[in-house]
Amino acid sequence: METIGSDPRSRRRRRLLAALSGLLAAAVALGVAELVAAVVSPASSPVVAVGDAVITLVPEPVKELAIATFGQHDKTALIVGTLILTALYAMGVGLVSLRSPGLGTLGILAFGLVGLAAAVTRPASGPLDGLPSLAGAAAGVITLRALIARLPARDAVPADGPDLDRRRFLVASGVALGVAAVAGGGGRLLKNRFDVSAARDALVLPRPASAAGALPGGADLSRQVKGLTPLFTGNRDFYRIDTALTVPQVRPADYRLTLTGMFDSPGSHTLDELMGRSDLIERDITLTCVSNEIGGGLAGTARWLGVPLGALLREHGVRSGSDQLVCRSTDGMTIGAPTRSALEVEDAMLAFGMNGEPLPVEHGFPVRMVIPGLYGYVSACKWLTRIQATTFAAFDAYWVERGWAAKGPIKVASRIDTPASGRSFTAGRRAVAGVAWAQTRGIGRVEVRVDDGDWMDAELSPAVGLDLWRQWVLPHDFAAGRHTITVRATTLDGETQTGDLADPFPNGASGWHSVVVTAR
Ligand SMILES: Nc1nc2c(c(=O)[nH]1)N[C@H]1C(S)=C(S)[C@@H](COP(=O)(O)O)O[C@H]1N2
Ligand SMILES: [Mo]
Repeated sequence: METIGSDPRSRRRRRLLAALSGLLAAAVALGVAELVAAVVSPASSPVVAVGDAVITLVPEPVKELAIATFGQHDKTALIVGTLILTALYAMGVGLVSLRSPGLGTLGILAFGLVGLAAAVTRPASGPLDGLPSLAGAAAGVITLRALIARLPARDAVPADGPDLDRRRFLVASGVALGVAAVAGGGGRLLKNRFDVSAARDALVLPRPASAAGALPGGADLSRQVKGLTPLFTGNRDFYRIDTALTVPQVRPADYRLTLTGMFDSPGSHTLDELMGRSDLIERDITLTCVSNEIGGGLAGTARWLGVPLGALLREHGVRSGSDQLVCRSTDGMTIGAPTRSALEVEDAMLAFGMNGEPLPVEHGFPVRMVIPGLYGYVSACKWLTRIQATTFAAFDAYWVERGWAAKGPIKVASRIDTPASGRSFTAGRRAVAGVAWAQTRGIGRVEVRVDDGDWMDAELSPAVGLDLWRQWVLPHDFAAGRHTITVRATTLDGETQTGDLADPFPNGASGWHSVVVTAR
């Protein structure tokens, strides 16, 4: 108990060291938890589990804000935020221990309990998933008690006391730091044994029975127009949206796709069986995210290789009463796709190849679904392991539970890539260019308007298939001054993109993209 009358400087120092003890105890707890998690399963790590729980629990508007603010760094932001909060809490626990070691112990145990609760309530959790949090909490308690017991005395005798005292604490905190680093680092190294990138590299993709249609000459206008999005998006540049803090690692040899529910003959398939089929297709398809803002970058095009989805479903005798396919991934995500689209949309597939490579691990290795014309949240399940034929009435998938629309057909969209908003350039002739998409329907026309002028028809890239976006370009003479450039697209079947503004939530953004630029 701190008493009145003790030297204020020594009191301040004890408080500082107590806060540091809390920090070190938390570091040891997290390090030990990482080490145990590396043995149990990567997602049982309390840091990951709590992060996952936050992703699951935060309201949609907050999540939208996070995606809008941090974009694809939203996960990094979440982890950094979690670590900052943890550090503050740990320092508080250290300070409390100064008054009451028992309360400090409780503080660490409570911290462990949060990790434990998060780890065992994950949708895909295993029986041992609480272990890392328990072991971490135990190590944290031991560390905290040991450090607090070694704090320099309150009113240390100036003669010889302080140095000895200080050394004892210093040695103890050095040991704690060492344990945290070795355990945490060891955990990291051990985790690599779950890594499937070597198995992925070893896979040889089969040839499709039906190859993607040949592209006409000059199909990719980005060769001529600087700043225009390329026709195909490289795997490394492809946008990534998912709730997985640790990317699921599915070993090809262990992979099974199970079809259950309303099928006449349910069953399962290994990866070899899927890749060995004689009806494989290769198709060029643009994928888009419902969270994409007007003019946003959550869209990409790839050449996909896989099993025709309709054929597979028919082989298993999907029943006519099923209107929803609930797709499950290894991390417990559920994505509900309309059975009808899966059966009838040409080119819907279970993809294992992307741009000539096995699916990248972040994009769903080894198998994901792709259905042209639907947003990813209702079609593009990654790390897909189970397809359950059911009805919309019987089951709400993950995003639908959170208020997103159960059906997610893609809205016609167009985007100005160049000039970028806020740019200034020399007055005179300059290309305005971008992309437009309306998967399964195709883009028939793109119009551009400068300020309040008339709509002008842009030149479209050569026709490349209805499931791809289409590039467009319009050279324009810009007078000096500030200008607003606006774009709108029309589908081949005659629907013009609406100018009515809608937010991404709950079924996709609408409205025309415009940029403000300055010609000098
Ligand atoms: N397992 C799983 N699959 C998922 C998601 C997810 O969070 N988990 N997100 C979906 C969403 S919202 C989109 S837009 C696409 C994005 O696919 P990509 O990351 O390969 O671009 O994946 C879909 N499939
Ligand atoms: Mo999405």
